[in-house]
Amino acid sequence: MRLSRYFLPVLKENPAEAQIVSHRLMLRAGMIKQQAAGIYSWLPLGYRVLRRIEQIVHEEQQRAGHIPLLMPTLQPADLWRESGRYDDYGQEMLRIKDRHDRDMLYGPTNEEMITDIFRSHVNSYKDLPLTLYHIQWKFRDEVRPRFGVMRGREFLMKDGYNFDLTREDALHAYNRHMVSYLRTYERMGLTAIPMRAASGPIGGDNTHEFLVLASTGESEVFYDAKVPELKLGDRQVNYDDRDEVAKICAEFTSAYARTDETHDEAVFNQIPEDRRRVGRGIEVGQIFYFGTKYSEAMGATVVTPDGSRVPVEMGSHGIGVSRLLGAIIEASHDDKGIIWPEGVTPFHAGIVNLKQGDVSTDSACEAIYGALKARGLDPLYDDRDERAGAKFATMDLIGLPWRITVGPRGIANNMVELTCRRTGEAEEMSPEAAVARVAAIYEGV
Ligand code: P5A
Repeated sequence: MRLSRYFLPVLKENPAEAQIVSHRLMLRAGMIKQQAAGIYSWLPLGYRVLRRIEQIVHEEQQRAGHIPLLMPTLQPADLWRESGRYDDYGQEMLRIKDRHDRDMLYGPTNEEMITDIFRSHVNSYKDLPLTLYHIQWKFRDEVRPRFGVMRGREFLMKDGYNFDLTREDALHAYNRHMVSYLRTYERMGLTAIPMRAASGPIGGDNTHEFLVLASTGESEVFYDAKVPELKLGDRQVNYDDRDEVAKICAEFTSAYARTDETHDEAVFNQIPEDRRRVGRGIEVGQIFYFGTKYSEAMGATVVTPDGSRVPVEMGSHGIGVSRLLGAIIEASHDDKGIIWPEGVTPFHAGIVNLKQGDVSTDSACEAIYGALKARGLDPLYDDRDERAGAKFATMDLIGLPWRITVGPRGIANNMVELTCRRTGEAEEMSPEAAVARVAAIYEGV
């Protein structure tokens, strides 16, 4: 993409309404625009990151054997009357009437609808196990929408639902989600800690939240210092192997890590004092096992091997896709702007032309731009007629991890500069070497 033809409405001034750094930077970098309290347009740069996050979520869900589908945002109230949640959900639910005066709602979650799909089409244990998921907009009429996309009213969620014959099978699905989430967040450059949590309106007695440590997080968290050091890394996981999956879950959950809802001071105090940590966290996902809560209420049953009929065992699992943009920025920025992890960056590298209109500089930039594209990468070429300082400031603000700077003096010696956004380190090399280096960096990402 050429910046002169892109739509990147960056703001010079700090927006007064933004209380936390991720919200401020998303507005300043021209990623989002507020349209109403807690409701945002995704401008091109923000939309690119959103799509990359979605892509990682899809890949990791499908690696775990989960099947994508798409349910609507609007739902009939009658489904929710069956589960009893239409009255329970209260003011957070946006209720709508259609022209025939039928009660509808904008879905805050999809347990009822997926249970309806299941009961219409699945009849036998032979069709299990089954996990269906989608990435779809949700609406929750939050009392205090704030912090930009972190606590929106309309927000994008990946929500998945498992259907199993037995409790053990359903607990395997729960564990499988936990491990696939760990990998999902790691690919986004995040450390998200699974913490025992409370289940709220979704229900069930077994639930974990995934929290990214950040001083601006909304939840208070208590944990053993060794927990954030755990990494899945490039371990290959066989998601069908129950013992292997359960072992990884045990590894990540046996040390103390809880939110204030489940915190137990006495147990916490058993951790050696120098390892006790109290902090704040951003909830980027939550998994639930709730057994037959919905299947019993809605008559979703399957025939068992001995011919009897039982309600299907279920759980649901959510990732806050749009919230993740805020969480990543909270975890990765400096005073100049965003620092995107390679896994989610909107463009792989920026090209800064220090002297637009200079024949040799322009043609070197064009060659680098073409070579990066030929390698399957997406560069952002700042080809505007602007001062170098302004170009650097924009690149730093929008946070591309790598920048190739091209000027007439360097190019006379066939040299450009490759700069790492995170460390600020810069290295001179030929344009070909810079392209090869950037391509190599993204090979394993
Ligand atoms: C699990 C999937 C559920 O709704 N039903 C389907 C279950 N869980 S949850 O914890 O309530 O939500 C899942 C994740 O969605 C994000 N989230 C939000 N993101 C932005 N703005 C909001 N107002 C908001 N509310 C929830 C969180 O990341 C949460 O973990």
